[in-house]
Amino acid sequence: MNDMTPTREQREARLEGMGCKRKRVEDIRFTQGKGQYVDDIKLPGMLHGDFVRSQYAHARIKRIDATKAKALPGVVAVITAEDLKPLGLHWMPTLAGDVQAVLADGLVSFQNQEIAFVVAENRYITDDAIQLIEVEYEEQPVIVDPFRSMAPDAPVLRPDLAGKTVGAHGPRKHHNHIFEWTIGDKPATDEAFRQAEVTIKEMISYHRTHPSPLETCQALASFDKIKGELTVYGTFQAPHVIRTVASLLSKIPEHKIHVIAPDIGGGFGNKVGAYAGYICAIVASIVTGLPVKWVEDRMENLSTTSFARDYHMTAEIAATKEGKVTGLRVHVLADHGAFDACADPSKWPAGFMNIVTGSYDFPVAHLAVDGVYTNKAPGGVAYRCSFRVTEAAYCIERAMDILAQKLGMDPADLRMKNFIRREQFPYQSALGWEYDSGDYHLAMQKAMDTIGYRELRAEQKARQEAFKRGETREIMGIGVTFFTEIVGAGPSKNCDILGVAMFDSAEIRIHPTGSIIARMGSKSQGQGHETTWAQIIATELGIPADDIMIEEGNTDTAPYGLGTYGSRSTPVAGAAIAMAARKIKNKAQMIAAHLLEVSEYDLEWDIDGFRVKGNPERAKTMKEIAWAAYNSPPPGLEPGLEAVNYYDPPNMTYPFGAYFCVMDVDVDTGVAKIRRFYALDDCGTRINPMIIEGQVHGGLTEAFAIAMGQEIKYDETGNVLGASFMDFFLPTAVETPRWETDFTVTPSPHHPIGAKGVGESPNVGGVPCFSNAVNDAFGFLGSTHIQMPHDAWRIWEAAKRLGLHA
Ligand code: MCN
Ligand code: CUM
Repeated sequence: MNDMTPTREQREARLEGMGCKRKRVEDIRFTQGKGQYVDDIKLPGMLHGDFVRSQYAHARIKRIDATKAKALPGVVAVITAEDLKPLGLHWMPTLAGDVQAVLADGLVSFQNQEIAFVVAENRYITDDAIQLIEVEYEEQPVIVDPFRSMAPDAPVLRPDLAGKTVGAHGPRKHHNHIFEWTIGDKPATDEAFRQAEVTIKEMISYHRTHPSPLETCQALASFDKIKGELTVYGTFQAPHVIRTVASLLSKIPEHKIHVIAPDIGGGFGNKVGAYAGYICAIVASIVTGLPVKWVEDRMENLSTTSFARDYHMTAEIAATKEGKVTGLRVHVLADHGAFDACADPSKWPAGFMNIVTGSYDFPVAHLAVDGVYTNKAPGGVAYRCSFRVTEAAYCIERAMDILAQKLGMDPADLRMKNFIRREQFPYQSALGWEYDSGDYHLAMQKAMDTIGYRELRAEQKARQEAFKRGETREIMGIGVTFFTEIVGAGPSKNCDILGVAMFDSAEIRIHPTGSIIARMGSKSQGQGHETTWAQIIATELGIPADDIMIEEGNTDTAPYGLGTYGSRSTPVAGAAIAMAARKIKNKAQMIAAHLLEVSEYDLEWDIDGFRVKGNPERAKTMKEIAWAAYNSPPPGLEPGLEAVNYYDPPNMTYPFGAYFCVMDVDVDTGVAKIRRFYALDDCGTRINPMIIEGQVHGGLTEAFAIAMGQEIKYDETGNVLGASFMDFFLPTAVETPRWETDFTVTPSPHHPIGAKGVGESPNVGGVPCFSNAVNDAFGFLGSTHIQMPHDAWRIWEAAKRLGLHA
């Protein structure tokens, strides 16, 4: 070995593989304004489309007159439901088995619903034309409160379904009922409650909110009449699914549809579904023969595409006097708005709400969810939600605190007492999941020790005494949360979208000089896949991450995948990447054996190549092997070095975390100051600790927003009150607290690299943690539950209800 030979550490470091805090390669273009977003794409002759929308939440449309608009110079077309009817495109199927009006078909069912699509030479003209379109309405009675939806005299919100007693997910109880979904052992659970020494019951609402990515939803459709080919650029979290849906709806063969998701400026679930804007842009391009772009504005985004939550959960826990939980019973009233357009896997009308037993060893449980229609925008699965895991975690984490309060127990101790123990994994939950792995006690203990939990409780006690003596008007809250996530949809036995199993894929191609292009079925919207996927390949194949290019989002080149949401990319596409790399590695081993003139079995892998066992001087690097694959492959072996893998995971992955929030609340102003927020996450093997930290920071910031103020609210006539950033709380660096992050590592036993997802964890754990802190602050004054969001006004009102104001 001469001085120039790199050490093992140097060879390892040069790869920037898994575990490395590699800087985000995509940020080079993002931070210089060189990203390529849909709105940056300009095609020759491109037209612009925009919607006439309803100002009413519920009304019959008596007349639409577009004569004046059509006469305006620059207007090319005005499309209404009547024009879509001959094409069969005035309604579209939703991912939840319902149908949704693309353009209002004689009836509007929520404010800002799409009525007509105006196509013109530019956005100024579309806006002017929209003003010229006359729509005559006949107002109908409005329902915004889901609790009134199923009243006997409630107006029929979906006349198109009148008389349908069976929906996509079974019987309907009422004309505004969508589905009832139940799971668990009801008789056994009811018995546990009859036997219980202690029970609690609380209606816990998780209000309606919205992901509001900075880039709104957009599409640019271009139909080539000569070739009969359709190209659609769009903000798609799941481009392949959009291609399949576009083919099924338009009857254009799937190979003649090119769906391309370029850079995306945040998705957060807002860009999973299929929207009227996509369909109208496509139709308009087919009709006009020119490219048509549709770009949502902020108000349209907040008020129409993909709301989040609106779950009203009545939770009951049965327990012993010592605080051992014996049963959980939950009923959910789920407000899905005017159409059931929830983007869940087909068989899961309430997503993975049945993770509501959380991190605790409930012997029995029962969950029932009723979905109902209201005159509000459709959607429902969005915003770092993991298919309703956010709602489930909020429900159980609030309920556990309420139980602790009733028992007079410390909420952290109550959790410790009921955690699933390490030796119980894989753990079969009462509501049907098999948790793959976890060490909850270890994580909780580490978190408590790090923040000095007992000392904080002592300080809080002293503060409460001082408050009672009238020496301070500030009370202190300590939010405790321990969440279990379920991500990685999913095993084909559980999960499909429109019948397509939710696998994911990777294709890796090594070039002769040893550099790599790799493509996946996932699609980054800011998560940093270009950085992290290269790290997995770097470690698996011994090629430096900088020599690996990652490409996602082009359905012509990427293998078919189900896209990025539900924190599924690492659990599913991440696994496919490792498996594809291992196929290549197997072939590389054959090539290396041939080059070194030994048997394959005499070789062992060593960081960046194969070496002969017992004779490490004799070795071939992956780079050398790559050259040989194209230059002198072993006789009988096909040349080249590439592989594809489609990965159908055997199970979901179950990340978890322990979060603590320390808060000081001024009862006179209602202002809550976050003193500390500590988040310990366990997402198994960590691919890039810096990216994980970024994901946690972002998710916690969104959790802070949701818990402390963000809301899509409606007045009783269905006017949406949170449709601009004037009214919708979007925290900036000024409001956002400082985050402390930490971790433990419990690898997933079934994932090829042991990694679990993390993208949504901070929102799943963060929201209950903030809410528990607010509730914990007021607990000693006799309050059990204060509904979110906890903005200063509502906190002030809570204080007033407790008699703290004159
Ligand atoms: N990662 C890692 N080690 C792990 C797990 C993840 O280094 N053990 C890295 C991954 O390699 C990836 C990132 O963390 O770069 C997120 O991975 P994962 O948890 O698998 O989540 P997805 O890539 O599937 O992203 C989806 C998730 C969801 S559903 C929402 S919503 C959300 C989130 O990601 N939307 C985001 N984070 C977001 N971050 C940004 N910037 N923008 C969004 O729109
Ligand atoms: Cu549920 S929001 Mo994410 O799954 O895109």
